[in-house]
Amino acid sequence: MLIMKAFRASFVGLTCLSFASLVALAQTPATKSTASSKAVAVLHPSAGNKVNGAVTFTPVADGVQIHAELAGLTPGKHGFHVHEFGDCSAADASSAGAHFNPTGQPHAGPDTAARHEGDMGNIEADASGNAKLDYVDHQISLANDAKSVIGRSVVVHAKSDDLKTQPSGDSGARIACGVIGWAKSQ
Ligand SMILES: [Cu+2]
Ligand SMILES: [Zn+2]
Repeated sequence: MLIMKAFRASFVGLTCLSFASLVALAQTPATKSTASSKAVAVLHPSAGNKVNGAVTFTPVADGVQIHAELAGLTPGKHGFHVHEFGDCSAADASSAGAHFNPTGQPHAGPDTAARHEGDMGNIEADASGNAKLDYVDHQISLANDAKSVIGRSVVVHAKSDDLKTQPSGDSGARIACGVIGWAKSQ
């Protein structure tokens, strides 16, 4: 009899506990995937190239902080853009489409007001082929709006972007591509 009571008590206890953890689980997604979350694109080389790296997008007061670290580049400047489609499946990354341009502007550099949203300019590699870039972009968004880069892609090019030739800065072949998705918040 005593054993039965103890068993019943622990069974009730367990049931309450699992209900509580279910509630906790159900609430977790609501606190994620907000505009305060950060995004990431992990870049892979297109056919015949060896560029790898990652680009993170973090919301800050006056825009989106972009931090890029790449390796396997030729020394010098390389065009660096957000392209319209989150599809890096083609061997030459042509599946990523054109520069992300939801407002119908001409191609330009990141500091020009009238530009493609995707115009991040250039990333410059050192003599070892490594590149780092840190700047705050004032036009792109991570919110659920027309300027959001979520679900689009980052593309790195073989040549430098001259920031003026239409429609893509004459930056040549696409040597790396990565889809932009939500990252784990820290
Ligand atoms: Cu591009
Ligand atoms: Zn452009």
